Amino acid sequence: MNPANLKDRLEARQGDITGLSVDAIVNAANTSLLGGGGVDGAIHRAAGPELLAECRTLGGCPTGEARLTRGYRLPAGRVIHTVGPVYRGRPEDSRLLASCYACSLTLARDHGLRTLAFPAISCGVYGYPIDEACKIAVDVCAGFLEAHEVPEKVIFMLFSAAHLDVYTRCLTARVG
Ligand code: AR6
Repeated sequence: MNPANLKDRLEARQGDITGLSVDAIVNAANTSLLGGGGVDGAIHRAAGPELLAECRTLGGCPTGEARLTRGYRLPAGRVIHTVGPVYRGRPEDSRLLASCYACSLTLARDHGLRTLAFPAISCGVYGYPIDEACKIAVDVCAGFLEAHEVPEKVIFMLFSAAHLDVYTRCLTARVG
């Protein structure tokens, strides 16, 4: 893989992840996988009740892992549900958050999903500081894309201008 194109394969944008026409969007879920608030609530509302029905068959998901479903009424073909850590400032928080990104990217690669969008996992009600979380997200995604051809493209979809600003600075520092 030509490292020169890494810059084109990682992008930060501001907006609602449920509107993206990508191969898969990532959901910041909880261990039940049965829905919640924040981005999880928005994804379930937009996808429709069939998404919850499929999630019920999965039997939950441990923190740091990821599970794949269809996208139903979403423009995205699939949803990758991952469970971020509740931030408590412990060393395992960063390991678990990195694992969310790595497991999601691995699922995407294994299923040939070429375009993938992440929200800022754990940075809402789970309380992860955005600067620390952003560095983990960018490091894991950049490293994965350097090592693999699929996914071809990762979009970080940030809800606020402040979060977009953090990601833009971090991406510039990592990939130029
Ligand atoms: N598109 C993109 N980002 C969004 C959207 C959206 N439509 N809506 C919110 N965000 P959170 P967490 C941002 O709280 O911290 C749920 O109840 C939001 O501004 O959704 O991982 C689950 O069921 C924030 O930056 O997820 C779990 O119980 C980021 O998405 C718990 O919340 C993540 O915020 C998971 O907490």
